[in-house]
Amino acid sequence: MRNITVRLSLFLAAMALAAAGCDKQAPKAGDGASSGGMTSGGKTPGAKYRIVYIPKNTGNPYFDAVVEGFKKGGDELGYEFNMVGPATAEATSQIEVIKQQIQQRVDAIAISPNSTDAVKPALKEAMSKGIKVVCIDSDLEKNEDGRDAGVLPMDFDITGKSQIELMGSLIGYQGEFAILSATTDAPNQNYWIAGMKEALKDPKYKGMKLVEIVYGNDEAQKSTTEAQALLTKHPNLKGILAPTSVGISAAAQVVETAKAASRIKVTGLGTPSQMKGFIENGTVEKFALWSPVDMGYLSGYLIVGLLKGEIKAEPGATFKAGDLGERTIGKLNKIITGPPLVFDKANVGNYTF
Ligand code: RAM
Repeated sequence: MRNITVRLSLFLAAMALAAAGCDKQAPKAGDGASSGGMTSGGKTPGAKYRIVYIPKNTGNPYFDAVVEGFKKGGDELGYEFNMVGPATAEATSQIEVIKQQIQQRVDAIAISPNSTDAVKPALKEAMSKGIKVVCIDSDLEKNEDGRDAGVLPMDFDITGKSQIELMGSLIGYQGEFAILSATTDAPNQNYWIAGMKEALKDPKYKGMKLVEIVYGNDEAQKSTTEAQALLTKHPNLKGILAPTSVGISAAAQVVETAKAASRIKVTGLGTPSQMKGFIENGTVEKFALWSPVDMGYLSGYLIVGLLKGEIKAEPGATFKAGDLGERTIGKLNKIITGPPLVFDKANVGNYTF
């Protein structure tokens, strides 16, 4: 009899625990599953939400910095966070990963998409199952109905122009330069390259000639091979503009090895931690980026707000992104993290990413 009572109370306790586990809106205060984050009104906001982040590919320190931001948000909001990504960044490589995450019944998928449309059917399937989908870093351009919102690092309409200005200022606005991009489908790089071509129509840049666009697929080896080929094919090359952190560090290494830094200027978008050495030894003078950490952190706040129904995914809605302050959801549900930054010898050592 005593055994039955003990078993019954164990069963009831297990049921109570299971029921508590289902209650994502109002987790118990001090719940062991939260990561010890901030509490408000005795509840840990967002505790137990399961957020997965799918980067373009694994092994890229830029996306590790996004993860760092997500984890910081998780410490404050108490969500469970996981990163799962494909090994390579081609257009379709994320589809299987998305499907697995739908099966895992995550609450939200954050993704840096490798294509504007290839991943859309899988993301729409996720949305139809109640999973929140937020694109970050790159977006489903012209296919925005395949996600709830898009978190961008900066206003993409000025990225291309500012990259051309950066390149121009380094080569005295004169001479041949080439672009070393990521993949041929990359939504963000393609958007920026379109902006670069547009900017080049400005008479200010009439002395600059874009001789070739090559693609290193955000793989160090392929980016290196492509950069080397540029040096061989274009003896008058004055600059390499790489709007990808993988491409710019590969190009810098190639130029350093070729002892060509005085005649070929490398710039673009890179992480300070990967570029510091090249800045300090004079191979690269300046380059740009933003904080990928902030982008992940802001995304965490947005996603939890969407899951709790406290943020409506619609233009004009505002929300507080932790210590980054207030953000407004813009046209097509795009949110800008900002600010864009330029790095040189004076400040490259000041950043952790
Ligand atoms: C690479 C990726 C990423 C891009 C950065 C600048 O890491 O292509 O999408 O935003 O570069």
